[in-house]
Amino acid sequence: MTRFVRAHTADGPRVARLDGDTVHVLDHDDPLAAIRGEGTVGSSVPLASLQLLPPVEAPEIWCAGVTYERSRDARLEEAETDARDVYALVYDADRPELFLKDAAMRRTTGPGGPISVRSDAKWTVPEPELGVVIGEGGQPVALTIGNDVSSRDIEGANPLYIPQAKIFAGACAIGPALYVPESWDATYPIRLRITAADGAELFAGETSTAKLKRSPRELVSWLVQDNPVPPGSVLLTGTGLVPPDEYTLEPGHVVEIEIDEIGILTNTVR
Ligand code: DO4
Ligand code: MG
Repeated sequence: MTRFVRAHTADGPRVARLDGDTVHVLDHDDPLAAIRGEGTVGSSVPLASLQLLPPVEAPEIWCAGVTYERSRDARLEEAETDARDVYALVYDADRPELFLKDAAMRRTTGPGGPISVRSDAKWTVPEPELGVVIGEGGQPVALTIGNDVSSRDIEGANPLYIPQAKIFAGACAIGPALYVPESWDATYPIRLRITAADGAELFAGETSTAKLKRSPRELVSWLVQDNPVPPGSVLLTGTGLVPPDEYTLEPGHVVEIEIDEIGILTNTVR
């Protein structure tokens, strides 16, 4: 199993190959080069001794939406306008919903970093999603975990407000690792756990990427069609887990998203 993380070191940020609880720190900070097998190991240290960074400084982060039945149903429930049909239509259409979530990591944090809620939103949720890292030539090269933090009341008020529901400071997290899959047809369980500042469990759920309506590779091919997505960008493939309607993210809540092959992405609402 080939997995890479990025971490602070005395020489600056470095890519490191994960090997159980040990990491082999490479002599560069280029995750795409590491995936191609480039670089030599400078040192090997315990994973726990490192402060992890986002696994890639993604020039762009894109999201697919309404790719699971559960997401389609949640959008239909939250929609307050007659435009609710757009969600059912896009779930069944050939062309997927794709939107830009971030550029230059301005709104995105890594493992252990803070996520946020908008000050004008009343109902905000984490969206645990499988992320695909895009390499040269628009090809998928690795997987990661993403959190597409979203304001459901703003999204539900009008689909034209989706950019505001989705794009704000602290609205995204990626990490903890990049996983290079042996087969792009493999599917993965995704677990979400939310706890309060005192450790009390507020929500726990599980889904599987087997329930994705479109494969990650199909979503990437739609994204890069006539669109010069820079290498190192990430596409989040949509959420299949939605907390109950009474739940909203609040400062102090801790969000853990787990995919066995990749690790656990943990972030706290600031
Ligand atoms: O249509 C709204 C976006 C839905 C979304 O982000 C998701 O399904 O993950
Ligand atoms: Mg989403």
